[in-house]
Amino acid sequence: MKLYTYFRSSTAYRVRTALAVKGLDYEAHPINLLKSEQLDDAYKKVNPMAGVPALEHDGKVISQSLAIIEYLEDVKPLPSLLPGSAADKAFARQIAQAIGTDVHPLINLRTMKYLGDKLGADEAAKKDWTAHWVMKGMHAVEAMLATRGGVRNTVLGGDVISMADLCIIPQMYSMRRNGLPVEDLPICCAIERYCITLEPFIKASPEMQQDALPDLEPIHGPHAPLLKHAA
Ligand SMILES: N[C@@H](CCC(=O)N[C@@H](CS)C(=O)NCC(=O)O)C(=O)O
Repeated sequence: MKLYTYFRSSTAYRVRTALAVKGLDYEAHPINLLKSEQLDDAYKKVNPMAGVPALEHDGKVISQSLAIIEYLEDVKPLPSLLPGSAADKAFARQIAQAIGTDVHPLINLRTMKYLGDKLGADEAAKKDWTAHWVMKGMHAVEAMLATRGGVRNTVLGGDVISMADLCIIPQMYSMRRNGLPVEDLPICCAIERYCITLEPFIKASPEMQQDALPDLEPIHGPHAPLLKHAA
């Protein structure tokens, strides 16, 4: 398997975690988003949407992080990332899609570039835009999580890792990196606090990637400082 990835990409972080949970080896092929390598013609042949991640396996390319995770689930069903009852699976997909399809596209690099380059938004306006859509989305995610119980280790509870946790952890990473408030997301914080101690999440963390910047300030890596706002 070959994974086109970028260390800080939250969507690639989801897929790296899925591969690690399932114990699947892969060759990482970094695409530097800061150098706009996703826009190279050669890469657009791999993924015409010009984003990471993309997974090559058995002569086929799959893009869209959530589709890749479902593909890995079919290729190697255990340990399952969509465990439990029909309602549990639907809930895991619901949380994953709320983050992956409602929140992430609004703050994606290409969206932010368009806001700045074409619509003339300055840095303050872009910050405001990001905070607005992320907080609106994540407060909704927190409210959905609360319908199934209070503070806990994972979305489905206990030590059961699902596709939803794979989306929450990178989202929390991105919020912390962007200085967005996480204090009033107690369930998300508890899930983050638990998951980032687990081997697959450590292995998949931005800090552990071969393309990570050497002076990267640790947020989720094994040497990450105690998460200040997580208690
Ligand atoms: N919906 C896609 C989004 C993929 C995507 O756009 N990823 C971001 C990185 S998190 C990217 O490559 N952005 C490049 C750009 O916007 O130019 C997925 O879930 O895989």
